[in-house]
Amino acid sequence: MGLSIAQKIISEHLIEGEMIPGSEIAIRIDHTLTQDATGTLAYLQFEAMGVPRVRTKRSVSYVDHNTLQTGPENADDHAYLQSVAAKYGIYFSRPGNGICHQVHLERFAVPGETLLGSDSHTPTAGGIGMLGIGAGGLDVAAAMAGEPFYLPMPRICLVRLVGTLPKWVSAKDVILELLRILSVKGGVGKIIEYGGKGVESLSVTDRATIANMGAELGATSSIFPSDEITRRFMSAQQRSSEWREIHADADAQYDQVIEINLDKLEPMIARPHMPDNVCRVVEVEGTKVDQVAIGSCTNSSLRDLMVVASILRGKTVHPKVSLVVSPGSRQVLEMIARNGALADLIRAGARILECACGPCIGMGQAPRTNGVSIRTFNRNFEGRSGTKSAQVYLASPETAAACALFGEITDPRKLGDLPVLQIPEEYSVDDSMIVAPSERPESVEIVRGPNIKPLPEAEPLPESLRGHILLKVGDNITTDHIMPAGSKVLPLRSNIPAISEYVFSTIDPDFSKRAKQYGGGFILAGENYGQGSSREHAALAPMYLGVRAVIAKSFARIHRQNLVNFGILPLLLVDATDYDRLEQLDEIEICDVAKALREGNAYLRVVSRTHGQVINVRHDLSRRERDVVLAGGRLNYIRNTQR
Ligand code: MIC
Ligand code: SF4
Repeated sequence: MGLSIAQKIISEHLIEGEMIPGSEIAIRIDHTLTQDATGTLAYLQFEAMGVPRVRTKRSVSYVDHNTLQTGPENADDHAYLQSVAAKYGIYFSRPGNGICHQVHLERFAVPGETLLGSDSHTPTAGGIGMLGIGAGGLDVAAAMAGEPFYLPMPRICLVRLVGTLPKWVSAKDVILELLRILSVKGGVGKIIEYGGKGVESLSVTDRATIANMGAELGATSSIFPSDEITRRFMSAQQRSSEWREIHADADAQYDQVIEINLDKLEPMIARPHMPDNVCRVVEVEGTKVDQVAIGSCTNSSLRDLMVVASILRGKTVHPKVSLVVSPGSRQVLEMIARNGALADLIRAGARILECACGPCIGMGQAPRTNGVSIRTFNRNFEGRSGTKSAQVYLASPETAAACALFGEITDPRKLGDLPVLQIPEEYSVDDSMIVAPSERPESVEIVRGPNIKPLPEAEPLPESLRGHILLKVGDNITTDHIMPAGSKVLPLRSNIPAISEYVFSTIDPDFSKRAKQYGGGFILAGENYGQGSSREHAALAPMYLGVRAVIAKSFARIHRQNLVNFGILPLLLVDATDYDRLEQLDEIEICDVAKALREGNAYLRVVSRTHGQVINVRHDLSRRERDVVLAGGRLNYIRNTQR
């Protein structure tokens, strides 16, 4: 039987297990990436593993999230990251050099290889035919230490693209359409693989836009073929020697096939407050707009910024709209500066921000109260922009530029003739802001600022768990709900005791106080608990507050793994309707839980001490994961197995 692209890459990297969907496999990791908001923890964990030098082919540490620097904390973290990188053999991409996924695509990604990143949008590298997977920092640290990455073998979903995109419709509209079809949980447990003739009309950065937002489907990864277009992109980046052709076999089998006819696609938009709340732009036309934000790892390539600049050339943004632009990388910024597109943006009234995540993660540019913000980003979760009442929409650069001009949601097809773009044959290549690791690592001193606190230690799992349901939440709770980001909280990423004060603060400001008062307890949740960001703080900070299990209808992949990594038991309701039989503050007991994990029993009984009822739950942990939870987390587990 023929293989798909993802199956080929997995089989070339398979260390343990069989490629049977759902069963645990272990794969070798070639590249890792970290960013500064997750990187400090990842490297603290890496240091705790006692490995002298990274064992990957290439590891890169990016600084792109915490660049607002409203106090010393971020800069302290950056200094720590730079010193760790120098000592342990990691490339360090300096602040201002760009967003990790964009820079990795430009300068490092290699078709056919594997990339594990402590950021959920790591699958962006799928645009070049690399298998990129997002994970918690601890998994990335383990990969740097030479450990394989464990995951359930994903099912493969082929998205066959036919036709070509009409005028004013672009890559973002393709992925928004897929989100409309599949929803934010439609990709869980799957790799989304793209094929069909339509792929040939998409550039590498278009493909990266689509692969990037596969994270919003909950997919494990997304991947495109590596073809002549890929070769040309890599050659323009002076990296043609790293190119390799990869296609799916003609007789490859897929678990699911979806066809999207590009000819029929229209400009699409995701309405507040979920990336799958998608409709056609025409359906919301006329809505007044206060802010337009162009950038993020989804849509900040040279092509995207040039499209926006050419739409705005010779015009002025609407007087009621604040237009902010954050280029994806220094390469993009330098090139638009040289070709005049930056001048067009400035003349049109754009506020130019640095090459970083910026407003995407609430680091500045929070919209006004009840403000409508149209963003080319990938997430519009409530409050993520920094303004709880803001109405954030997600759209293509073309649609965003049209909105900026007209001051209301506008279908870009109203703009008339499509601008003709001159994308150069050669990109401007300058890696001077990427610092190579030290050749004398023994002489490098690690710099630790006062905000970098030691990692909290987890205890092995007790025989039984007893406590209160500290919080009951509904479906699709994001890690932004569990552990908010933004300019106030992000500087605390290296300080778990301090950041734990903010756990669930946007849902229930008293959560952390209550957790402490009850000495820990449980969370009860609906479907797809923990979707979104890979931040392991969403597991580590609850662990610090004494949360020992989460009972849910289903979990998102990365967060489930992070829970296991920090010794929190992810439990599934056997009968989803039992969700209604448990309430916040009920006192429950999960009996003989450690024995059940040791003996491999998947089913457990939750006894409600408040109502006397018994509810059946189960876990879907592999043998290894059971041992990790029993040990009180992966760090303890690694230490135990090293002894
Ligand atoms: C995000 O887009 O939510 C982030 C910020 O990039 C996160 C990582 C983090 O929380 O630091 C992600 O996507 O994993
Ligand atoms: Fe940065 Fe936003 Fe991309 Fe996350 S989604 S990596 S915050 S640009």
